[in-house]
Amino acid sequence: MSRKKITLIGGGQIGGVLAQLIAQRQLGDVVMFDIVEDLPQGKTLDIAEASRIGGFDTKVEGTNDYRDIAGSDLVIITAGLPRKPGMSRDDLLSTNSKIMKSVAEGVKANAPDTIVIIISNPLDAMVTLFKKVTGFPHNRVIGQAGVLDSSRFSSFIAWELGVSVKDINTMVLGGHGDTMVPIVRYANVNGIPVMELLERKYGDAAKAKEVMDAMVTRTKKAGGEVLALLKTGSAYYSPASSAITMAEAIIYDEKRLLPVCAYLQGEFGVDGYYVGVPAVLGATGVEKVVEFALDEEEQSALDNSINAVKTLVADMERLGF
Ligand code: A3D
Repeated sequence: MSRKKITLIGGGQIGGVLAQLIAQRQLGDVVMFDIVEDLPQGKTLDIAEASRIGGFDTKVEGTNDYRDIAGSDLVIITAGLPRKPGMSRDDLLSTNSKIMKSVAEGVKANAPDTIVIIISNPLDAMVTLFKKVTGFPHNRVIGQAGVLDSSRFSSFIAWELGVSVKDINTMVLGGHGDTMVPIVRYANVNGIPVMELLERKYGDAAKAKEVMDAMVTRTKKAGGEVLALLKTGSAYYSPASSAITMAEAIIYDEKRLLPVCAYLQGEFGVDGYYVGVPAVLGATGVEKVVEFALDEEEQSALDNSINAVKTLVADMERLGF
């Protein structure tokens, strides 16, 4: 089996961690593209020089020339500005739309058959724009947000209950913004509902709800919490790890059911928008969007989040994208 070629567009904080993780896991040969001269070459040389220690033979190379991405099996896009403290993800819309348009043109011209995972914010709009500019089929254009948001939610639950995070299953749906929807009802520890465990811990349903509400709020604001501490940029280790989970699902055809930003054609009552939903990821990208019954409160929270995505996309279109 020949090695996969994985291109990273954007060699900043997330791009750097992605390159290192891909090399260490030998997921494929890495090409890192950035517009800043020498930056991707320097970062990848640094990572490649650890190959003896890491024990990897995969190539890790940097470039400022789109022609070097030809033949990519997977492209992961992080090009774009991150937030600064006090900014919402949507504040990045104008600048990052310009960047994403040029990236989409570069990928379309040089790697027309690739599958694409987008991480740049505001996520739901950037995925929509990339799809619009390239005309790639929906299954090959996917956004990363839900894997990270769910991992954050799972971490908070594990810390609260004092159990391994490996046994926690959660799903966060909707847009990647303040309106995201952590699905509390199905959050479980190896099948046992988290709410039941919280009620047993506190012996009081109201207190259990209060604790869960706090974890839901922290999940929604988790990106901002890290941003406020870092001050100069936003989270990058956990977003990179989340994209690696998606990349592995695609490269190894794992058919994993993960919350990802996927194109909806009637599912969950939405037509023609990219929104965070459960989907099966395999060799062809999004192989299936998986619907499940939401109760009234969940559906109304998801509707609210979908409306936020629609407003964001309309704002982007008003800017001429
Ligand atoms: P940063 O370290 O600034 O890296 C961005 C890189 O993009 C820089 O190296 C730039 O030089 C490069 N770049 C700028 N314009 C172009 C262009 N036209 N073509 C190619 N490269 C370009 O940011 P980061 O890595 O911390 O974050 C990258 C993006 O991910 C930002 O938009 C963040 O907001 C976003 N982000 C998303 C999540 C999600 O979960 C969705 C989480 C965290 C950050």
